[in-house]
Parts: sequence; structure tokens; C-alpha cells
Amino acid sequence: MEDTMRFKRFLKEENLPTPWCPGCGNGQILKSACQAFEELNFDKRQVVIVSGIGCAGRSAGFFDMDSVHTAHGRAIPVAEGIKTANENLKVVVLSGDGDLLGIGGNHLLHATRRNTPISIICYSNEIYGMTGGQVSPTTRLNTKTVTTPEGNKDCPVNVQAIIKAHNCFYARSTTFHLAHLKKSIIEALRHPGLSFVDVICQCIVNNGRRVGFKDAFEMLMYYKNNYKINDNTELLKENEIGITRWTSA
Ligand SMILES: Cc1ncc(C[n+]2csc(CCOP(=O)(O)OP(=O)(O)O)c2C)c(N)n1
Ligand SMILES: [Mg+2]
Repeated sequence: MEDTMRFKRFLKEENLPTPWCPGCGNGQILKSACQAFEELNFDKRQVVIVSGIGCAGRSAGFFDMDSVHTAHGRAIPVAEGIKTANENLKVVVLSGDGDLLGIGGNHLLHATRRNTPISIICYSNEIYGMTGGQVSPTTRLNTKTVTTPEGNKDCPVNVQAIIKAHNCFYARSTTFHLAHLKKSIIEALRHPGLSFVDVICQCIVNNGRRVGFKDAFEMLMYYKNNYKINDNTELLKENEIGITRWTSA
């Protein structure tokens, strides 16, 4: 197999194509995770994938490795349990913003407090995608969704602050900045404690169109123009993506 295609060994190709809508960013995250596994030369038998429920939560079914599709919001405690039972396994959670920060938010808080050595990749499409576009914990202020027709009046969760409060690893990237996304996942997988990669990704069907984007390409161009890479800071500003500096306490 060509070197650039070797990431495919982590995919269960017989389960493809994914059920995701045309233009969805989830596939790029799935691919970036596989590329990161390949670059780190992971042994498939040493990795376990855990997902929750939602469009992002479908990810677990596409890896050719042991994987668990848990109940909504419960990916993190299941991942912690697996890691506790066998500390030699690399345990990677891939799930949605609603799953990890909404219904599972309490678990995230306590996993960061324990600094459980798992890596969490959050598909942050700023919406409950699978159920049709309801407001989620990452929906921006004043954004119209099916459940906030007048605009969201609640401030989005500051996930960076939650992760950094317990000195865990935090990186933010987007589905436009693919080289940066892969690098962020690699650094997260190398991290000795809990690591969290916040991936801003487009949901054109249940979010983008409602807020005025014509297509997924326009959303990607927005990410390109709006986000600046800053890999040399302890705390990212709202319009920055980056791998934040971490120092062992
Ligand atoms: C306990 C429970 N509550 C609610 C639901 C309904 N539900 C299914 S997917 C979903 C939203 C998932 O949103 P997110 O985690 O952001 O993933 P996305 O679909 O946006 O990728 C909800 C609320 C459920 N399946 N189980
Ligand atoms: Mg979502």
C-alpha cells in the first residue's frame, strides 16, 4: 500500500460509506485520527475507541479495532473504566459536543479532575446534529437553532477553561486546518494524562444553512479566514486554534 494510504489499515472499510450528510466535516476528523495513529505506528490491538451517541458518536463503527458505542453522554466513564482495567491500552474517545459537554459534561469535569490518561476528540459542530439542529452547549450567542428561533441567549461552555483548570492537555483545531488537526491529535495521543482536542467542524445541513452559509465550502472558508493558528500560548483566544502549552505541575 502507498505510504500516504497506510492510515486505511485502521478503518473498517467494509462499513463505509459513513451515514454522514454530504459536506459534513466528521469524515475529516475520522481520517485525521487514523493518520495520527499511523504516524505514531500504533498497534491496532493496543487501541480502544469509545463513542457516545449522535452523528459523531457513529465514529466507533468505522475503526478496525476494539470499539464501544456507549449510551448518550457516557463515553468518558466507559473509557475511564477500560483504562482502569488495562492501563496498557490507548483509549481514545471520539464524540460530539452535545454528548461530551452537554449530557456527559459532568463526566468530563471529573475525568479532568482525575486526569485519567485518555484522549478525547470532540466533534464540535455547535449543534445537536443527529436530532435535527437543537441548541447545544457550544452554540454561539444569538445563533438561531430549531430550539432557539430568536437566537441563543446562553453563553457557550468554555471548554478550554474546564480542561485547563485541572492542568490537562487542550488543543483546538478545525476541519479546514487538516495538517494542524493531525498534529493536534498526535500531540494529544502522546500526552501522558488526559488530553482533549476540540475540533470545530461543519454541519451544513442542521446548522450552517440555518445561519446563512450556502454550502460546506463556505463554512470551511469561514474557518480559514476566521481562525489564526497559535501553538505558543497557554490560553487560546476565541478566534485562535492551537496546541496550548502544558507544563507538568
Ligand atoms: C439519553 C438520551 N438522550 C437523548 C437522546 C437523543 N439524542 C440522540 S443524538 C443527540 C444529539 C447528539 O448531539 P452531539 O453529541 O452534538 O452529536 P452530533 O449529532 O451533533 O454529532 C440526542 C440528544 C438519546 N439518544 N439518548
Ligand atoms: Mg454536535
